[in-house]
Amino acid sequence: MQVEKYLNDIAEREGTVHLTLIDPASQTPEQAAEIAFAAAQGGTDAIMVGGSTGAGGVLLDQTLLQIKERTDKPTILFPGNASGVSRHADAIFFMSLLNSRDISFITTNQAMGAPLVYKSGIEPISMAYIIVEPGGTVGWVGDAKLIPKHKPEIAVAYALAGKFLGMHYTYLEAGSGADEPIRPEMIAAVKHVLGDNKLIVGGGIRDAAIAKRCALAGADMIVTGTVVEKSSNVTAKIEELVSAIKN
Ligand code: 1GP
Repeated sequence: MQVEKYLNDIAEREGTVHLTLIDPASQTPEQAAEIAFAAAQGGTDAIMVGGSTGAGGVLLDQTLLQIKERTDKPTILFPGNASGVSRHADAIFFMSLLNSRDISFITTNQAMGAPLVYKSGIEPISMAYIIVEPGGTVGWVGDAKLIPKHKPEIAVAYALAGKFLGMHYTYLEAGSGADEPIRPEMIAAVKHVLGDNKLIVGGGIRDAAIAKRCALAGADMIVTGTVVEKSSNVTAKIEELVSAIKN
């Protein structure tokens, strides 16, 4: 499956893509599959699987296998390091944390994981990963030099660097569970320079109003994770988010 084309086509056709993030470390593989099924019922477009801590190995494989039993939506790896690769996914966000101080998150984990991606045949989708304040766990683990939330011009500089390095996607990350999502001014400024390159926004998006604000500012794809983990009715929550961001 050409997952990148699938996502881009939805972005063009429906305005904005919705991605559901499942962290294998947060629940059992069976529960993860239940969440994925409910999210698909609610209209999510694809399932991202990954996390910063404890999201690899057998748990990752089993989570993907169970999810694939319950839904046909594409599964996309969102790895915190080289151990976040699994041959059971359809695609991987092959990402470099551009504003990390630690070279292992910029190129070393990528080199360690690349042969496995090559052998397994999963589709790599090149992505510039940029972490903005407050940054959360991923900001700490990734040793990110957090971009101040009120400094869109710094995010623009990193996004342009990623684009000029040939990355197709740019991900502005506020950190899972962030008390404040990426500000619309930053989203708009980054999208303006990206042009046709796709912009993903995530971290702290909890309701329809925030999701809509991000989409209107220029996000091509919206990621939600925590809100799904915490919801007692996943399908209804995803429906609320999806209806707010689609044409
Ligand atoms: C984290 O951006 C994602 O990597 C999702 O964040 O858990 O706050 O939805 P939330």
